[in-house]
Amino acid sequence: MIVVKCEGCGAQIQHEDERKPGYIPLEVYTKRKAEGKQILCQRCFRARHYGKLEPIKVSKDFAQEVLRIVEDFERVVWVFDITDFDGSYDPFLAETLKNSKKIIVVNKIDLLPRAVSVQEIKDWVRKRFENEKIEGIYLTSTIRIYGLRKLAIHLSNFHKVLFVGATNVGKSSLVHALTGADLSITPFPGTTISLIKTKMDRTFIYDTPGIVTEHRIIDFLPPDCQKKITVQKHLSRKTFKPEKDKVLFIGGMCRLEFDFDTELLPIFQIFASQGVRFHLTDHKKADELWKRHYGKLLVPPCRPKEPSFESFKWHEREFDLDVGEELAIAGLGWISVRRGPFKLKVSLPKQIMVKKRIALVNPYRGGMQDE
Ligand SMILES: Nc1nc2c(ncn2[C@@H]2O[C@H](COP(=O)(O)OP(=O)(O)OP(=O)(O)O)[C@@H](O)[C@H]2O)c(=O)[nH]1
Ligand SMILES: [Mg+2]
Repeated sequence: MIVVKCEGCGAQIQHEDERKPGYIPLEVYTKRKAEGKQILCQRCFRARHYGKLEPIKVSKDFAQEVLRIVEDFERVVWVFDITDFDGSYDPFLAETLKNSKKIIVVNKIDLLPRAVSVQEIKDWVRKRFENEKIEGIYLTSTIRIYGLRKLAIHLSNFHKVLFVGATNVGKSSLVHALTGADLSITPFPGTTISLIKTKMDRTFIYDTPGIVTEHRIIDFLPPDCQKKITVQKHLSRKTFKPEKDKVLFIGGMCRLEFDFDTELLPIFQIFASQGVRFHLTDHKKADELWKRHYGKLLVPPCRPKEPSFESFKWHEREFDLDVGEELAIAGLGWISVRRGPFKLKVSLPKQIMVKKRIALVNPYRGGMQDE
């Protein structure tokens, strides 16, 4: 039997169940085929024409699938989103790729402040992979068409290459830029459903479904809110200089409190999507405000019940932070210290990954203006 796949997302075409991947009504399929048109499932068609991605049940966890197929490929390209580097690092995938010949691609670099140099980012990424075997690091932007030619030259040495990474990092955008294949690309995580084979001259490049990490704030939000919270065009940067008795909310899913012994107040900048709302308040008002404005003034979430406050196990974690350090909050953004040291208490849903790291944006060279 010949398996027909959707050319946008790779799902196997079927005509029976609208709620499952690959659905297209039989009459539409027959007509498009007869006219020699591209075969797209209903979900991809609607995503492209109406800008909405319908949530569907995908049963297979693609991280396990990578484990099964990875040995068939000469090289693996592991893709990251620079605006959520730690969130797009999946430990299971890292373990799976431990012995593979791999190339790291850090995408969406157009979203970083202009004052940050490409060399700085590259050095930073190299340090992050200090203990891993890596064949090359490429910084790319599919929007600005940056870094793609060098990557193409490297990949052209191989016959079969696999692109992998967390959802929404830009794998399909990169594969499209390299091969011209008309893949579905949307601002919603979870667009690609199955393996898609494409060709760049003599190299076969395989696009794959993103790994659902389950440790990013966006992993818990419905599609319209995910779109709002992932950085699309512009990374916002806001400066804060809080006093001890203040509480800062980054949306409703992250609450910050501060402690310090110095006379000068700490200063830090927060990098996040423009859709994320901040609110600074007094300690004594914070608890009441949190519950009242969760999902309203405090976004994300975008609605109070999606997901509800009660659906999370809230967890407090403490960090000592100083100049030159950042705290990355997976799927939300990061806090970059400009004046320290100080203690930061972070309250978040238990599953969300928080990581203290060396600064990606040099505090003295990243520009001071809020954007
Ligand atoms: N600013 C910016 N956005 C990008 C870049 N590359 C991709 N995007 C956007 O990121 C979003 C996700 O891109 P996709 O190519 O669908 O990502 P993916 O990794 O294939 O996602 P899944 O199929 O869900 O795993 C889309 O809105 C793209 O337009 C880039 O270099 N810069
Ligand atoms: Mg994709």
